[in-house]
Order: sequence, then C-alpha cells, then structure tokens
Amino acid sequence: MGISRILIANRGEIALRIHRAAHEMGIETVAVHSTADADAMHVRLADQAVCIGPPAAADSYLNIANIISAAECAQCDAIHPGYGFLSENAKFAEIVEAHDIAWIGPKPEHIRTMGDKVAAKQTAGALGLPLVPGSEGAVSDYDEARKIARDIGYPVIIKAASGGGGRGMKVCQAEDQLETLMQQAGSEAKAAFGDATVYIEKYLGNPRHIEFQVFGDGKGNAIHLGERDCSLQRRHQKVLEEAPSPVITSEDRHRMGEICAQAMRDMSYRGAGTIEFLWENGEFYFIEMNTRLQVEHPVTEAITGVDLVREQIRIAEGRPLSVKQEDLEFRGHAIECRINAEDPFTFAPSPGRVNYYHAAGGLHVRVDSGLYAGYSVPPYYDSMIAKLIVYGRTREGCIMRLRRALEEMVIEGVKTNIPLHQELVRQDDVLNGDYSIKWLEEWLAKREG
Ligand code: MV4
Repeated sequence: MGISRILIANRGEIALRIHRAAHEMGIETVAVHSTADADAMHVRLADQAVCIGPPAAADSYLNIANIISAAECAQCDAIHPGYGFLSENAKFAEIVEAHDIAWIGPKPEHIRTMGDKVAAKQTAGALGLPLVPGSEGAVSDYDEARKIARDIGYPVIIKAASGGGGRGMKVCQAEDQLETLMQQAGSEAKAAFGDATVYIEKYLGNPRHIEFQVFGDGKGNAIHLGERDCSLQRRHQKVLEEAPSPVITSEDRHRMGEICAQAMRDMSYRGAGTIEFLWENGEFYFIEMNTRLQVEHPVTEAITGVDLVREQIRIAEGRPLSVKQEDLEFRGHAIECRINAEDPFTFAPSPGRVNYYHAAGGLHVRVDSGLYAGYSVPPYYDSMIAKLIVYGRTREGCIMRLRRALEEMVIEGVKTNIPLHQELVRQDDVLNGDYSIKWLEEWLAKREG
C-alpha cells in the first residue's frame, strides 16, 4: 500500500527533513503547527498546513485529538512523528493505526516494551545483547537489593524503570547509602513518571556512549547501519556526534552490529531503532533502545549513503529494506554539531529574531535547519535551531572541514553555541577521539577556570 500524503507531527529541522524525503518520493506533506510556529519553515514548505493549537506543546504537538483530526481533514494516509513529542508514545501509535492511517514507526508493542527500561533490558538479554550486570528486573526489597549490590560490587546505580535520558538515577558508593538512595530514587521516579519502580546496575565509571542504528521490515528481516559515538554530552543533551566511533574496530562493528541486527530479526522489529550501549574497556553493555529516528541520524546517512527517512517511509508502505547487509559499506567519517540558540558560556536559552543567517556550504557539508533571516526562534521549544553535518574521507579531513564550515556559519540576533563548537574541535582530546561521557562537563568546568 503506497503512501500518498504524510502528516508530519513535528516542527523545526526534523519536519523539514521528513518533508524532503517525502517530496523526493513524490509524496505530499501536511504540516501541523502551533500558533507560535505559523511562520516556521516547515509550514511554508509543506503542501498544506493545519494549526493544531496554542504554543505550549501539551496543547499542540502533543495534542493527539487535534493531530488525528488534522490528518482526517487533510486525508493523510500516514503520520511521521519525527523525534521527541509523540514519537515514542505507544498509545498514539495505536490510535493512528486504529484510524487506518499508516504509522511511520515501530510496532506499538515494541515502543511500549522499550519505553519500560526493565522490560527493555529483559528483552535485550533474552535476545542475546550483552547487559550491564545488575538486577534481573525491578527491585523493591532492600535485602534483595543489598544481595545484588554485594554480588556485582559497589559502586552501583539505581535507575527508574520509567526513566531514560538520565532522569531518576542515583549512584550508590557503599551499602550504608543503599536504602536511602533507593527510597529517594523511587519517590523521585514516582513524582516524575508516576511509577516508583527501580532497578540496580553496576555503575560504570568512565564509559563511552555508543549506539547502533538498526532497521527492520517488521517481517523478520533486519540490518544494522553501524554505530555512532555520542559521548560528548552536557546534562544528557548531546552536543557533537560522530560516525564511526573513533574507538570501535571494524571487527567489533561487524560483530556487535550483527548481534543487534539478529536481535531485531528475532523480534520482527519494524522501522528505525537505536540500540544504546555503554562501552568501557573494550566491552559493550546494553542500556536502552530508542524506537524512533534520532537527531543524529545524518552522520549514519553520510557514511552509508542510505536515506533513513526514505527507508522509514518504504517500510511503513510494507516494502522491503532497500539495502542488504552485505551491500552496506561504511565509508569515511562524519561529525554533527548541534547548534542551539543559547549562551555559549551559561547555556541560557536565547530565543528571539534572527536578523541575519548564512549557512555553511561546499563539498560534504550539510545543514539541516528551518532558519531564515527574519525568523523568530520561539521560546517554547527545544533550543536546537540547526545541525551542521560534515563528511570527510578521514576523521582528520572531516575535522578540518568542520572547522572551515563552522567559520562560514553566521547566525545573528540570537546567541548560539557555535563559538563552543569552534573551541571544541580544537581540543587535543577531541582531535584524538580520546573522550568519555564525562569529558565535556569536565572540560566545561575547567574552561570556567
Ligand atoms: C549508566 C551510567 C553508568 N553506569 N549506567 C544516563 C542516561 C541513561 N540513558 C543511562 N545513563 C547512564 N547510565 C551504568 N550502569 C552512566 C550514565 C550516564 C550517561 C550515559 C550516556 C551518556 C551520558 C551520560 C552521562 C551521565 C551518566
């Protein structure tokens, strides 16, 4: 069943990204937008646009009834959720499918399972993915918790089953703090997610964040598209991502990638997925799976040549994967810089009018952004306003080109973190690929002096 009109249930650069893939396939697009986004580029480019509510995301981009109404009124036969907002809402996916609208995303049951971190870990373990040592499921009993912690050894980390993105985690250094920290983690999780369930893992002190991109056709065929290294983060917000990881060998890529792809075949996974690992001392440890397209997907596109959004749409149409594992090649190196409207030192958001905009260009330089001169960055949403993605045959060449591209980017009227990126790509540790998940925050602390 071919798709002829997609409702894009998102905003900003990802809405543009989806529109572009759709139009290249001869598919029409319908944008939805809040009143704050009436002048946004995604609204201008789409074939039609429907206002779905006031600025607050809860009333617009998260308003399921209004989005479904817009899809029905505009006679859309598919919905793409992008990332964030409703992209990992299993209930929304079910509602979309119940309206006979194709859901450009994973099966609702898989979204639900992976959204529960305890169920996700159990599923991953059963599928043969290497896990962080820890409790086999949820832990509520303190005696049981003490036993598990003694078994795996301190320090341990207590995580919320409904958490993710780093929220609701407590590191416990010794047994005398275990009960207190479990109580705290449980009540914080209850307040934040309405679910006090927690589990325990060995705390890894200095790992890298490495994630594998996977795709399934929903019928038992699946592939992996290699890994991305997303270790450079501040407060669980990724700042710069690269593919391939500077520390992963070709042998490890093929071995772990194949384990991931096989896991997806075994569960008949459908659509795009990302399997997240912590990597320490040469070992991979599964932590979570994301059942959506990710912000950093372009670095994978750059080194594989595969259009991941086109692939998502094809799969939603019931077509097979367009590329076989044995035909996939990982070539060269790509780096993405997330450009945010924020103060490069205090990180305070900096919404407002963009007086002047000039995007970098040239060979192997891609800018995904809805910015234009005269656009006002609204204060209601995420501060990411552009992604700069640069490719090179070698990592060194990629970094030299990235420095050049960062020099070319001009955004005036709002503060951006471009100066931060310019400094970052001149640090020896970054040049050497010698960084863990702690590097960026430690560097920022030193930089403040
Ligand atoms: C961990 C960990 C250390 N040990 N689990 C943070 C977000 C969530 N996805 C998992 N997280 C972590 N889990 C164990 N057993 C350290 C982190 C973590 C982290 C992970 C990835 C990227 C950045 C991070 C920053 C702080 C902590």
